[in-house]
Amino acid sequence: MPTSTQPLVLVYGPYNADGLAELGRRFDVRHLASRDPGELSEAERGEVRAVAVAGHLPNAVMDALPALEIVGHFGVGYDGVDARHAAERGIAVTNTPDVLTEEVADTAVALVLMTVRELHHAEAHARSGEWERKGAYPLTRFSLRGKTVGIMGLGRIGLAIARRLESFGVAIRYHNRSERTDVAYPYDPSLEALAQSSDILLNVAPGGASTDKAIDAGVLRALGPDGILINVGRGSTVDEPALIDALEQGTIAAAGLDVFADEPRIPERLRNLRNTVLLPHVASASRDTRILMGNLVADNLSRWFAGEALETPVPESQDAGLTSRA
Ligand code: A2R
Repeated sequence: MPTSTQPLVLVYGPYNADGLAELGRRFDVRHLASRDPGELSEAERGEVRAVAVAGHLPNAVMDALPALEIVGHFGVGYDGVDARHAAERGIAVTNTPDVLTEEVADTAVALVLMTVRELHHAEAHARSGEWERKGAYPLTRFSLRGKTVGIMGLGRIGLAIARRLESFGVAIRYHNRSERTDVAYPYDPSLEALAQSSDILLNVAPGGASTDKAIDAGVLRALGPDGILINVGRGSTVDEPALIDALEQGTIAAAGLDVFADEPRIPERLRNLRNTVLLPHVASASRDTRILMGNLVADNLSRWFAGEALETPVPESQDAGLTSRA
């Protein structure tokens, strides 16, 4: 039962169960699983001082909460929250960087190996009894040996992936908007140049306007008929219809995807393609990591209401000076 002593936190939409329990230990919580603000009474709307969300928070919902001070986003990629709009209203936004970096990097490497060595098909071959009935699984067309991996978005996660892949003996290159001065990996000044010089193009850049459909038909042509695309960033960064065409026509060889343009919907043409590995956005989805993410959301809210400095305000909030309530 809510008490009047704790700030009211609105949990908007589906939310991790451990994270929800943690918020409930610290705050009054109203969980709007339906995402329908019409379910809130006028009085409740006026009392909400924080929102916790995993995914998209419409500006209209933010605007319908007059006492809203802070949005805690569960996840590092916060393209579902308009942090600039929030800043204009004096609302701080936090995300959950770092605590998921290693988990996402592990999954990314697994996805690379699965896609290159067809391990999903090989597993099905063993499980179905085809090995016994029909013989050995065919040799794979590709191997990691001698390959170059091009990373689009060499930030926290990109670097953790690069460090892991180094131990596999592959060459690493990257493209960011700006060249890093603290790494020795070769920099490509454009995404197309990166695709051109890579065998495997791995996207782990944030979503949002600056990367929207950046991996388009031209980039896929540059990657080439022996090229492989891996995406653990955002589905919005890929022109999905162009990718499906490229996979069907052999413009590129294969793709390993953890993220999609319109999750949880995956186009049937994409699901029917054998040269793809499709994961349901699970890169950070272990219970241990999700608990850390949920705790970080709650810690940020606790700090805010205690007048302390936020642990992980997003850059837009930092730029607006929204780093503590005081
Ligand atoms: O562009 P820079 O120099 O700010 O480098 C960032 C790069 N990046 C981009 N690269 C090319 N074109 C863009 N439009 C663009 N926007 C950003 O992506 C930086 O090196 C990297 C992002 O790194 P972090 O901010 O450290 O994020 P983290 O924790 O690695 O997560 C990346 C993304 C999330 O946003 C989720 O979408 C996904 O991984 O899970």
